[in-house]
Amino acid sequence: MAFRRWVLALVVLAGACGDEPRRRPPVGGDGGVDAGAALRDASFPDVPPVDGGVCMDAVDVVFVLDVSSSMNFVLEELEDDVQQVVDAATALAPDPHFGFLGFVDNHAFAANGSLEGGRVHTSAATLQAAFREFLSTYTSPNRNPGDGPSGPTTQNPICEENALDAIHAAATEFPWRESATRVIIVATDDTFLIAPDNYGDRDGDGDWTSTDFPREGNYPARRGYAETVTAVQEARARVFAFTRLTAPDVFSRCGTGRRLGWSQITEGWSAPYQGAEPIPSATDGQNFDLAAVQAGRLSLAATINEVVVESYCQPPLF
Ligand SMILES: [Ca+2]
Ligand SMILES: [Ca+2]
Ligand SMILES: [Ca+2]
Repeated sequence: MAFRRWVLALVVLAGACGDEPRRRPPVGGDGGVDAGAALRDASFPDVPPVDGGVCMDAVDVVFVLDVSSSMNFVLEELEDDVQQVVDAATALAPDPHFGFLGFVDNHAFAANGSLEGGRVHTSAATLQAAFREFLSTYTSPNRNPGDGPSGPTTQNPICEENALDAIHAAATEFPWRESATRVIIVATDDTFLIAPDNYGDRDGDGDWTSTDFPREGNYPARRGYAETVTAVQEARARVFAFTRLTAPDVFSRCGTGRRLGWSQITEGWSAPYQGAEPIPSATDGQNFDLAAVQAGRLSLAATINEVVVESYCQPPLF
């Protein structure tokens, strides 16, 4: 991504500077190359300094987190460390906005934020409260967030989780600000299904009414793959994901059946989904190793801070 940004900066400088007054030079990680200075000093003396149009983007970050029972460590780590994420975003631009959607086989926005009917969080405190609330209300009793706090428990009859509908909702239902750098952070340890499959139909026989364990329920996949990628692109957002790069060993696996093979859990994240480019790379984002997070080798907060800084004022390339 860094190389493409460097090239982009050159193209912008050499071409239509007047059309892009708000773009700024690459941020960090680019070896300190000051393409703007080189061009200004040498062959393009009339090119206005790129710093003359200072990027004034706000920062909007939405967490789209799998809150099924294997994912408590992500919610707990973010509860501990999200203040660092808020502080780093605030250092980039004042008044960052955050959102949080939790998903299992359906999803819901945390609605305890301070703006926009609760969907927008402006402090770590309300995010921490939301992570804690989702842990106790949805993760522990295996309840689907879209069913609300009094929905049925002991749901989730197959391992795949509905990230796709949640990402689509983040892209289309979060109140993104017009001039904001937009980042979606996903964490999940499995892949997803696409419409018209049903997450509540454990054996894929078209019926979702069996009540013996693992209990069935009606949890249709509502979105397709291409339309979800398109929704993120149209929102001008990037997806950065934390997912498993390999299947877990047999002792660490989801305890129910599954629709797709264990080798397919990378699909859509670090591997193509039915031949289509994975969501993070299709949205100019990146995928990271969730197992490294779980093992304590990769910090969620530090990684999120890096990708937000790297994204800031850099229009996504897609
Ligand atoms: Ca799960
Ligand atoms: Ca599931
Ligand atoms: Ca069935």
